[in-house]
Amino acid sequence: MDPNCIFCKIVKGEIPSKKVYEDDEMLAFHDIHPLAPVHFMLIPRKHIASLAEATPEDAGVLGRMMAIAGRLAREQGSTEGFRTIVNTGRIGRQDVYHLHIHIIGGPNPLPRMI
Ligand code: DGP
Repeated sequence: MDPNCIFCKIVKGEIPSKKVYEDDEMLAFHDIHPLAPVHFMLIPRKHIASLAEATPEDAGVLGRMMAIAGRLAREQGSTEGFRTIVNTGRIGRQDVYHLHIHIIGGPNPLPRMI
């Protein structure tokens, strides 16, 4: 845990969030500034600052996050697909330095980003 990290505070319940899912190693909650009808973040409870700081020790939880993303997206209404985005570092336009997967979707096709 990083005492100055906003997502660690969400993990600890010090900052409220609209939760989508949680278990003993991850948490999913709605983005405060949604870009689409479905937009939530999936984060590890462990403070990993970014994908650039992830180590082989983190492979298990990161794999499990990817493996549950589809189920959570469907449950939130993204029945025909979604985008996953992991902004990393300054060049990757990361604002919050606690690794997170944006899951973005909804009923209609999204504008093409890449
Ligand atoms: P990124 O640029 O990938 O680091 O995106 C960080 C996202 O986190 C951004 O879309 C807004 C969201 N966010 C920032 N602060 C909070 C918060 O306190 N609560 C929630 N739910 N989302 C937040």
